[in-house]
Amino acid sequence: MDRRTILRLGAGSLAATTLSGCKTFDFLSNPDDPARGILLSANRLTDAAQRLFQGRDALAPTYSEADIRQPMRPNGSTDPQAPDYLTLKKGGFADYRLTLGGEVAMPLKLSLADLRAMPQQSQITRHDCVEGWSCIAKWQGVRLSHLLDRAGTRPAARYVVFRCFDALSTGLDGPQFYYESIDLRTARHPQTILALAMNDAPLPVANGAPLRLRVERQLGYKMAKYVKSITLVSTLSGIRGGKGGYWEDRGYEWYAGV
Ligand SMILES: Nc1nc2c(c(=O)[nH]1)N[C@H]1C(S)=C(S)[C@@H](COP(=O)(O)O)O[C@H]1N2
Ligand SMILES: [Mo]
Repeated sequence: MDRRTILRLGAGSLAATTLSGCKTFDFLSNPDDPARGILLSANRLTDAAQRLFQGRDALAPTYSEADIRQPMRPNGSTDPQAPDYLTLKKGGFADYRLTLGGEVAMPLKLSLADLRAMPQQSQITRHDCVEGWSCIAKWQGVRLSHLLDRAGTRPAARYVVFRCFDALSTGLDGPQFYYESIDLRTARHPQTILALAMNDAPLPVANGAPLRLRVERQLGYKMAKYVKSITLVSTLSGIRGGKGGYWEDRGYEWYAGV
């Protein structure tokens, strides 16, 4: 049984519920519900199965325009309040610069205009949140592999770390900013893009303006919104909690295959 089968079984048990917009599975938000436990343990099995049988390079399913039946439900941070973000937002992100550095031959500093001038790719894909809902939307942007080719990764580079403008909580050492990481192989996957647009419009603030990551074969939390910088590193230890992401530091799986 894979995750999707389990999700369908879950949906079936909600027979009388009308599912409008993004499919929501309310039983999953209850930590005591057994279905949630099944889903979470199945998640681990699916990761192993996906790696073994499908390979890391398989493509995520894509959909047609007609399949976009709902607005993209915003989740997590939807309106970052960090002063640097608010300043950029006020100026329509004209002063936004994406930096890409670390284990690269040539660090990059790119404006939105620079990114828009690069080859664009668009894909209609399904976003699966660990909370149990999914949405289909169209994403357009630049392949991450294109940026990596430009910068030239050094042999030591193993992971790509995305640091974000938004903090989801405050710790003893200050705001806990969202961050995420993927390995180089996932970073070079043909569907891994930095999205500038959603459903044929500039990325809304709620969905990660001005730039967000799309990692189409993994769960929603991998897809960092409000990307501020990208860093190539040889190890994740020493970065925040050392587990490779805001939610990973709080117990989520680092490899979140769907
Ligand atoms: N910077 C940042 N990225 C984030 C989050 C967040 O809170 N902050 N939430 C994650 C989660 S759990 C999901 S499901 C998706 C939600 O993307 P959406 O708001 O476009 O639906 O963003 C992911 N990326
Ligand atoms: Mo999520």
